[in-house]
Amino acid sequence: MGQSLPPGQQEISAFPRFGLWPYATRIPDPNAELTLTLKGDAETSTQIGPDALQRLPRIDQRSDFHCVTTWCRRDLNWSGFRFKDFYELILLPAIHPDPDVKVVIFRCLDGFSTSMLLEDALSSDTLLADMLDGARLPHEHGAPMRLVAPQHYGYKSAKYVKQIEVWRDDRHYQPNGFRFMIHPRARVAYEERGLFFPGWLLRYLYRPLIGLTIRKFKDAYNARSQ
Ligand SMILES: Nc1nc2c(c(=O)[nH]1)N[C@H]1C(S)=C(S)[C@@H](COP(=O)(O)O)O[C@H]1N2
Ligand SMILES: [Mo]
Repeated sequence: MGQSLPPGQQEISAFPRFGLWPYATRIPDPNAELTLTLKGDAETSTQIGPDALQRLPRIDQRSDFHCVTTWCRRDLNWSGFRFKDFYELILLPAIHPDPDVKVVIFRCLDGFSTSMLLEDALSSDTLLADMLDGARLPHEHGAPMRLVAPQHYGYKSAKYVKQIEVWRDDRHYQPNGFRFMIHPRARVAYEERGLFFPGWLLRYLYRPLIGLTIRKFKDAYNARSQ
């Protein structure tokens, strides 16, 4: 563990509420109970509640969080469940996916969605997190349950997860933003910020938007209807 950050990333001390602008004002019900719908290229589909997750081993993990717009918040202390454990011990026996599934789609209470290669989601540091820094996951950071995929840009770390789908390919995934903004893998180490443009070029497009976006998300959260 050195001090150096991945290419193009810059440390900030805050952990701001953040995302694509249309989602600034889409704020899910803070009292929403955790229910996960599981479906896809599978024998069946089902819904599970919070109790199902409690039989998975709880994992505490310290990791850095990298937004594609270049801000990085270091050393967040997450707690939750490995997606890999969830996949093997809950999802597989519950819906029996086709053996050829390769893509996972996470759909969220605010209408956001993201997709990952199953292979990436099964990495041992990809968590379904319900705690941050020793407390319940704050609502503005995705309670009751969010994904945390530290090796990937933040847009893969879906907040407010409500549905997990496993598919043979990505034909069921519609990018939320412009096509160029969404890389299927979005690995931070390879600077896979988006499609069509090199990562280093997107740094300069995104960086000027950080301050504005933080303010937009903060104002919208403060103005939310209670
Ligand atoms: N449901 C949902 N998940 C989301 C987003 C969002 O707008 N809605 N934004 C993504 C982006 S671009 C980033 S950088 C992180 C920000 O997480 P934070 O708001 O907890 O800092 O959430 C990601 N997951
Ligand atoms: Mo982001």
